[in-house]
Amino acid sequence: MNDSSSLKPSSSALARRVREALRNTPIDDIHTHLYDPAFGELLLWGIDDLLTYHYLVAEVFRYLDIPAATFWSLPKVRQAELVWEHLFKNHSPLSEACRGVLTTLNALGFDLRKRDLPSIRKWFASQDPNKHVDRVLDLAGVRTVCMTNSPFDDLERPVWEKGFRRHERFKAALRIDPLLLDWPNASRKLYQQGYSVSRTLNTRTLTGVRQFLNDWSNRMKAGFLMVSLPPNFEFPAKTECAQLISGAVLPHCQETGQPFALMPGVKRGVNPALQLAGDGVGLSKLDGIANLCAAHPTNKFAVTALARENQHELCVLGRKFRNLHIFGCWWFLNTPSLIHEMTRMRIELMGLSFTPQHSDARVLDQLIYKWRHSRSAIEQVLVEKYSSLAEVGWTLPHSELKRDAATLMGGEFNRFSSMTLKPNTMSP
Ligand code: RAT
Ligand code: ZN
Repeated sequence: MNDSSSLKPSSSALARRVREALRNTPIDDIHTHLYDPAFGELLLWGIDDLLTYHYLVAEVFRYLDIPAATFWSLPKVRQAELVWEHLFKNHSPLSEACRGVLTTLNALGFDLRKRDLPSIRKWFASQDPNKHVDRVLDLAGVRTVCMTNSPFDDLERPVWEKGFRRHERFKAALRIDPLLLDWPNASRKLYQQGYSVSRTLNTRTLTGVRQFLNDWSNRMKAGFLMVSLPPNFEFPAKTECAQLISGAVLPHCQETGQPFALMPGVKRGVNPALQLAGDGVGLSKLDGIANLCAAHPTNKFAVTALARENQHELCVLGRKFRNLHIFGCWWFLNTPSLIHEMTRMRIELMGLSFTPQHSDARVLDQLIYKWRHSRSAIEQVLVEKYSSLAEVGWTLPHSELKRDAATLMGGEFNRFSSMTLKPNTMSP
């Protein structure tokens, strides 16, 4: 009979082992808004970008007594100073986005007791951006980041068209919101790029759209396609969005094996004056996702929903469809208490067959705090769950802790992405 200490490791010893396993597991971050350094200024980094992150801009507007247009007319350094003054100096920086800046600065070695913005600026200004990229990725424990790449972005597109040497730690995902959500404009843009499409979604046009998806997937070496969706997304439907999905996106993804990532629940422009900071959240009807998974068993769908109230239903869907991969605590859900709640629920309902988090970082340095904070919430859940296994005698050797950590930190998404689904294995 085993002695009881090996059956029931003290939770602090277990916590140490879990922390170590998670910290030593390189992360594949499956959704960010970062750019390969070859994109130059599109890759945001440094203190002024950290302070003008749209999550913080939304918060500073709660105190600012100036019109939004006045704020936007200021140079970035001045906007950053206003954020620093109101959110860090006039009030304690307790929100998740504020705390994130401090976690990041602390990890980079700043003495925060000084609260000295000019010297922080000076330090960033003296960094070599290329070396800084590797330093940040390493400090964050991130092996690769997946970008969000849009052929509809006029700053980004020419860089792809010209071609560049890829940084091996930056992967691509083809983002197609304008294609699916604004077909009148998208059709014009595709036509201007030489694709044989018209405003009407007939066979010729859908073939042209598939050609567009094919060309851009190849050019970017995109691992998957992505779209964010409003809460009222429906499928099947007579909408142009649904027709484009069934007539072009799904056949394309089936042919290439790329997953299609759907992110329902965003209400764009709830307060348009706040620009990027002005989007909101709504409860989604997930029937459209269920219908997609059921009707297209050989297509792979990766889904993250923005509303907290959608999370349970989404987990239940995950239990029904193996062609559905659930990922991330997205945007307003990326706070420690909600990561904890969602990760716990997902583990209880799906074991380890999901990806608990992506960073959504828009500023390189944010990788540090987004992953430190998320890792610690995930660690707490794992300790609780492994402890309950230990109570009935199921203990895990280090190799199994490492295996589970790798699964959660990108491994499961990689497995899902490379899986080939055979027809009829799930249909009734
Ligand atoms: O989290 C964010 O930064 C949002 O602004 C969005 O970009 C969202 O993550 C998205 O991908 O649409
Ligand atoms: Zn995003």
